[in-house]
Amino acid sequence: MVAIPLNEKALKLPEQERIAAEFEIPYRQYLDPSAQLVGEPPEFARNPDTMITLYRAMTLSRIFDAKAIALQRTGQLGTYPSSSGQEAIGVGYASAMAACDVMLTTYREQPAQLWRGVTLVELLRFWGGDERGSDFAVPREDFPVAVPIASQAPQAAGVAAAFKLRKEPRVAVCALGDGASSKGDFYESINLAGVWRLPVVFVVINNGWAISLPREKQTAAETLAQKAIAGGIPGIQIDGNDIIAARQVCGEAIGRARSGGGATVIEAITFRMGDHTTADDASRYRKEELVSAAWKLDPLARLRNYLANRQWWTKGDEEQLIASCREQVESAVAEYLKLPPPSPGDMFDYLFETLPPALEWQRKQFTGGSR
Ligand SMILES: Cc1ncc(C[n+]2csc(CCOP(=O)(O)OP(=O)(O)O)c2C)c(N)n1
Ligand SMILES: [Mg+2]
Repeated sequence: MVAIPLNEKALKLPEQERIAAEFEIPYRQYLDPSAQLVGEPPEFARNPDTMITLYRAMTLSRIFDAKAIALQRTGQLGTYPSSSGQEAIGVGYASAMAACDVMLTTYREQPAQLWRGVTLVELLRFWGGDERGSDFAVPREDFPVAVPIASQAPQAAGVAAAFKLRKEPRVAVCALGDGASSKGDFYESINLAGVWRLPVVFVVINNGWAISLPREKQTAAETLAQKAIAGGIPGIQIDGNDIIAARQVCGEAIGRARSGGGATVIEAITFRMGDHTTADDASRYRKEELVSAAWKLDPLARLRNYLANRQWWTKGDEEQLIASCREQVESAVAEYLKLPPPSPGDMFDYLFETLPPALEWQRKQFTGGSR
């Protein structure tokens, strides 16, 4: 990330001026890129079962991702947004949530969705163009992914307002991208979350890019976390490729929100390893060196090394895990490919309560009148 320095002259105060307010944006990291601990880690990081469970979830997501891209390339899936490289933050915030909390995310959050209980088949169904893939059997109240950028942020504030009105100890967790944090919807949501002291956590996934637009061309703000300050809520930046920091900081924010302490913005620094979607070719706008440097920060390798350094994980465990993830993914793909396609009439039937006459005509043209 390139920090844009403030104008030096602006910092020299004339005598009549004093500082009206000062703010700090903390940064948290426990596991550095060489898998060494920085400072005292939280308790869960010392528990092999917990850490292995997180690693398994991140690995399943990575393997699913590669398969989804291959399916798209062979005409068996629609446009798909890769989440490779972003597994730590996704699994981090999802694993810090309670089952009763509600997740509102952008596309690219498959690692979090899988943790919440969305199935591989549901993901394939959705990205295969069938909206029924969003009718999650398990996280019934989690929202379908938001493709219109930042639209889930005001919805998250609304969900949090409902929790507060009903006096339910639940939290809305909203994940959105660096690009989304430049949108009005985001600022409005932060404002509402601050003034109404809402139980909502905004996780800004700063993966460096909004399609082809690099982070430094989107905003002159030094951090994205500092946007919280304008709304009167805390903002913190974390190493989003460090699963320990991701889970811990999200857990702290979710806990604070649940106990009436209000909202938080967490900026997670990560990197989008793949293309924006399968409809993109990132090699046209970013250099290979940048991507190979980012691979050195890979969250999966970092956690694997952490586990291996503690003798919690062997080569055999790794081989077994990969084989079992592949099996799960293959069996989900087989099930997905057998699903009957949705009826073209659905797009008319589920958009309006009463179909406008012009669309009634289109519907007949399209479906021949059948449901
Ligand atoms: C309201 C709206 N405007 C524009 C788009 C087109 N669009 C799709 S993805 C994207 C970039 C989003 O970047 P970011 O929020 O950083 O998320 P990322 O794709 O990096 O995960 C844009 C502008 C859209 N989907 N919705
Ligand atoms: Mg982005």
